[in-house]
Amino acid sequence: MRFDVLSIFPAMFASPLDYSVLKKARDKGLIEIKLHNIRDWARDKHKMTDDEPYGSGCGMVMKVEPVERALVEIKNPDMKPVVILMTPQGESFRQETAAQMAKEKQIVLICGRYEGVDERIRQHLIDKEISIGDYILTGGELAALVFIDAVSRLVPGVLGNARSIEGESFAHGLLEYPQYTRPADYKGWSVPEVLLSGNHAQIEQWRKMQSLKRTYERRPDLLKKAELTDEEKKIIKKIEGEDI
Ligand code: JCE
Repeated sequence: MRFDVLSIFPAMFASPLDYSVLKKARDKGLIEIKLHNIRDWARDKHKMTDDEPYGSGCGMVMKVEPVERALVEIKNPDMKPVVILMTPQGESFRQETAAQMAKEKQIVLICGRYEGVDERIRQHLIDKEISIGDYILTGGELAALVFIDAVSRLVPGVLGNARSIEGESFAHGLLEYPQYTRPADYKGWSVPEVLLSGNHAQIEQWRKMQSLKRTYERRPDLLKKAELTDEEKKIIKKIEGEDI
């Protein structure tokens, strides 16, 4: 899978992509990330990538021509590329979107700066607009990094074991249960007895209970959407009884 990133600050991407899982995935050739400077496609003598808004107003707007020329050069029609604009006005980025995107061959991410981009970029050059959350960033670069991270780890082979994906919060719609590691006691802060018992059926039951409790307390919205078994529904009833 290949990511192409269009930004006026491509150097912002270097270190987050150079560690751990993403670094290994790139070294193995499972993912390829190409960073491009939009300025390379600017033709005037000042290499302008932004300009004042028509009709006046504060701030600057990203110009359409350099982005269009970049896309013509970068998009590989054989890979059926998906072009995405990072913007607070886009569709909310969720785990399902990440899973869908992990099936693509080429994704081109456009990162704006300033007050945003010329509307014609939206109208004519992109397939999708994505927002990573309801807050305003200074530009699209950090949003693109979040996108690349979340999508890459779902590309087959990037994470060592498939189980570490399956067990995750958003995969089954519940928050994760608490985890502990050695020592069993630290300054009197102890690990729940059940986890040291070696009784795997009981441990499973405890984890399920913790998972449901946590989701009930912190993310009741997730609980409404989760597909629960009859047993899980019973546990929820019990938690509701204990609550308040
Ligand atoms: C961006 C800006 C709109 C004023 C280009 C912000 C994405 N989830 C997200 N939050 N923020 C962004 C994002 C992405 C690209 C750009 N800005 C700043 N946007 C109104 C300022 C410029």
